[in-house]
Amino acid sequence: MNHRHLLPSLALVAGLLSLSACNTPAPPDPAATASPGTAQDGEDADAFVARVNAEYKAMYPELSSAQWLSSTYINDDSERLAAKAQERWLGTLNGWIEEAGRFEGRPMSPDSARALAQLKLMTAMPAPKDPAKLSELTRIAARMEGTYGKGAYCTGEGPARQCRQLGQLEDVLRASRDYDAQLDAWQGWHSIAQPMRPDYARFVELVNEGAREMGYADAGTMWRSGYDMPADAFAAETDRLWEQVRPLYEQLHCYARERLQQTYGVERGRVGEGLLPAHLMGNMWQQDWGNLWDMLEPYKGAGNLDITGALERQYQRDLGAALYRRGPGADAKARFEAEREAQAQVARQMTERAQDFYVSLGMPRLPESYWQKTQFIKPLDRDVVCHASAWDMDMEGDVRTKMCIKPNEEDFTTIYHELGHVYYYLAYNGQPPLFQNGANDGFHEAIGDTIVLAMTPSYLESIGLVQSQGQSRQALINAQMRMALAKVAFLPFGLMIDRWRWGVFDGSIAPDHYNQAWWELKARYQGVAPATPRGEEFFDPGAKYHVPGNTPYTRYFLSHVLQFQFYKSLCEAAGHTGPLYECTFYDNAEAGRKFQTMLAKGAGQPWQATLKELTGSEQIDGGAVLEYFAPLQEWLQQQNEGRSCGWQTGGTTATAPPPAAPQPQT
Ligand code: X8Z
Ligand code: ZN
Repeated sequence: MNHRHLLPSLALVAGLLSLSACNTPAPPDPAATASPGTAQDGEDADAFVARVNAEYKAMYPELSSAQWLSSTYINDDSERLAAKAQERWLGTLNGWIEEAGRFEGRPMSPDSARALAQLKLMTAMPAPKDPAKLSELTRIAARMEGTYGKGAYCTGEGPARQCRQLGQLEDVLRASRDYDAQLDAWQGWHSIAQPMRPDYARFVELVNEGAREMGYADAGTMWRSGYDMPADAFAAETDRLWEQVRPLYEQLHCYARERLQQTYGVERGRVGEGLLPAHLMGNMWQQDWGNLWDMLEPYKGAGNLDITGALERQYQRDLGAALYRRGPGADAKARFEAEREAQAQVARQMTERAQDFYVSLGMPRLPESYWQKTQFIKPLDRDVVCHASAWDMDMEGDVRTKMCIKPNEEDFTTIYHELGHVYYYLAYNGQPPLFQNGANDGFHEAIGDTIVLAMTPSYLESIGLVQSQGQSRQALINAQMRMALAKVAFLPFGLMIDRWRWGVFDGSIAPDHYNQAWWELKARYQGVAPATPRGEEFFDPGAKYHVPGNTPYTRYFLSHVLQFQFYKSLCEAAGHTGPLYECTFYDNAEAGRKFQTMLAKGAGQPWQATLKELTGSEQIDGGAVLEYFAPLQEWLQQQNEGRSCGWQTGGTTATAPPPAAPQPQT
């Protein structure tokens, strides 16, 4: 579990907590050998926390192994074992939470008080105490995740029958510009989620029951309680941040819509009153528009940031070498094997490249076991959950990532993202298990992405991935656009998923309105709509991994703001002067030291304190996002001048603000 952050159910554990590896000076406490959850007579709060830490660490590897197996070998047996392990874990956790009540108001160290408060936040899947319901919950969770991982869209009959999984359907959205082919791929993937609907509705009932037993109003309130501030204040913070960055998103939306209409025609390039058609955005969930570069590149050929092209060429070189080793006259089978070999090789090369950035900051090389146990590419002989994740298996250095890497830019940056999790695990493995977690979950998501921001054109050039960019204004706008298509396009998506789940958990979105509410939120925040009606016979939220995987999503919204703050601070540490967007801190020891210091703190103190140590501020703030994108925002405003921007969603209008001068933030 580690992943406490990623893993679906894993996330279970995860919610907030993590435990990771290493160290933990296990107290030579005899209690550590008692069976988990057994109350010890005369134990004070500090001793209780020490025991929970030890028991947690002791039981954790079994849970992570079961999860790892069920994600990398999907079948009925691994699903059963994962559900069972989860059941044991959540049962134990409930026991600890109940016992912790004994210590309320009793003397204890500040660390113990924090650890006890964290206990209730250790899972994103609060479980009912009733053993039958607990078991039902873990079975549903494992089944939903398996359904997602196995998901395939099949067409045709008999020998013409063809089934495509998510990766192949995503390839269509990435590369095809055929309206109908994209619509088919998009609809096809969304069909896999239809059977999850009853499971999800029951899941909601069960986690709500668990959350109420722990004293929360519902599971969404529990999720919002993990931020060292009252749940309501946290929700208000996310509104505040969104209002800061919304004008920038709306400008990008307006620009993208214009270009889509140029490509597909006025009618097909939008839906209704100015909404973007969901299937045309180059991404299954419209969360990252980077694949529309061909359509959205501001100045054709200014600068050359064709990372995907460079990676494909690397693959071709690897393939050439693999074929050469097989000698002339390789048959179809040999050719196939050579292709697999080259796919695995380029995936490892991409990962080594990412590791190199971290090592340049003074962080350790990944352990040998990482390279041996990681899943780099999609296996052919079984179903797996391809959604990328990073794992701390034992809190002692057995770290892994699980991806189905392809040689393209998106996967390349995702590797940097995942290694951010891995380096966080390794850095906080020295903390007690209950503090082995991100300062908050947004921090965990922001580490690797901070590095991605430092992958400037000059860095990419220095590692030989792209050619010299030149210094023109046009190249700058192109580089900013490339980053905005990943980072700015994401912002409303990062918010809307949990707006939906918060509503589902608090009952304001009833099961018979799941899909309608989903698309209302998509329209309101993202300005996106499906091209064809999506009634309640569909369950479109289930087509996004984190819903069946039950991974809270507001973390990614926070991360997309925080990472710019982290980046700015590390740039300052590296002595950067000049515009923020020009900074890379590759190879800078001082930036590395500062980063590592933050990582090592884990969740041992409120995140506000950790943020202050790094950035000087206790607030998450969108100012750095706006500062970074100031040139692009100005450019977008010029482009959009005279256009009517914004969109209408069933009565409410989202409009771009009047063209105010861009506001670089200090
Ligand atoms: O799920 C992820 C990571 C694993 S934590 C691959 N991300 C979100 C997503 O894919 O939806 C990273 C960005 C947003
Ligand atoms: Zn992540």
